[in-house]
Amino acid sequence: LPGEGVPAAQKTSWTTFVKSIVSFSGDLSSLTAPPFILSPISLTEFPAYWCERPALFAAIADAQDEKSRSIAVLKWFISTLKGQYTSRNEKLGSEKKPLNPVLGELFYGYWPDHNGRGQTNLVVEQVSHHPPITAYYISNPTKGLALQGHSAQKTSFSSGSIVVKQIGHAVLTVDLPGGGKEEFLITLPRLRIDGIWYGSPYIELTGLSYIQSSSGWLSTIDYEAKEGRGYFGFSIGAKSHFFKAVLTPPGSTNPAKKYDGLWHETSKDSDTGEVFTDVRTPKEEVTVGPVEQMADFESRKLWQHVARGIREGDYELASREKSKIENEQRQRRKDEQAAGTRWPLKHFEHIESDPVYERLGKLFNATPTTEDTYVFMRNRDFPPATA
Ligand code: HCR
Repeated sequence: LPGEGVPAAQKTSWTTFVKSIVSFSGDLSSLTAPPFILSPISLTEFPAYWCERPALFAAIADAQDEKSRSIAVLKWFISTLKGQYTSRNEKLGSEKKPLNPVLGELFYGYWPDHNGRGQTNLVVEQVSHHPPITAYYISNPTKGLALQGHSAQKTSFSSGSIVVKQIGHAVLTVDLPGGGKEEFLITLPRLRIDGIWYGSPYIELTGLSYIQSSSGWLSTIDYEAKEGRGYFGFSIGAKSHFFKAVLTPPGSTNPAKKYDGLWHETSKDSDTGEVFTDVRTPKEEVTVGPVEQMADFESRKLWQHVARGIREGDYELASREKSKIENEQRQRRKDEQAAGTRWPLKHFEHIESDPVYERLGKLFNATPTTEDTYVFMRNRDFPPATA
């Protein structure tokens, strides 16, 4: 039933919120939402979803040739989707509105070495507040792997759903054993947030996304493909979280490999039936140091009282603490304006046009044809010391 997932006392504010989204396009994070839909987690924590299966990430470096590396990258990518897009439903009951990071907010973490896979490190920085943009750098120095990306969203409303266009892309760099490197340009799918009327939002992926290797191999992932064709060619309904992917060799549109299945459960090689991805096994959450040892701008320290308020249902505490952070931010911006200075980013620098996007985007007609990016400039020390 409409409004079924909304607590009785918040039904009016949910209706007001939904009405405001219907007539809204732009940055959803700035809209005030009723408490039941608030998440105590900041968007700066989201890039950790890229590496919750560190062994699959490390396996990319062990692949022996260009084709196998593209397969390994596709396998790792598909295996991240469940964490990226369904974990709030699993952990918090439905998709929720994450905390809107402040400019310069930081999130650090790592996945320890295990069975020779090497340690994987995560650095996240909120590089813009208006519009919200999050930059991330995930590296496994032992394996010679680095993923650099940034993430922003444009939202609109269409037939009862919020449509989220993901702005930004990621570039995975693999150091090759004989010297040199291979790069993979990863584009991101569109999201549809369904279940809004019911007060229990969840994500469905739509459209296509691509992984273009500098070797020429291209993975095209189709999130709207129907599972099959029935009698008279009528399509058999689209299953939730279903995808089809094809891998094509350099300069060809003939698939060398085809995969299909459910990205939140299992998928298979479409020709042999062999298992391709299986994410029903537990994932590994990122290791984060104790809050007491964090700097003031580290996400879990910055939001600790707001998060406690949300978790414990003390929304007055949450909103009081949130206002403190927002007022402090407003004052900082005013002071910077008066002094003619800008907030110095700690780890990233903005560039107008990403050379990797320009080069690899041409190989599969990426739209838009140019994209800016944030380049990772300065690292930090990770405990235990990185290899
Ligand atoms: C759209 C979204 C904020 C952005 C979140 C992103 C796109 C961030 C990058 C991650 O890699 C993947 C990811 C997953 C999330 O599904 C997506 C969020 C879903 C909701 C949230 C809106 C700003 C909040 C909308 C409020 C709703 C729930 C009523």
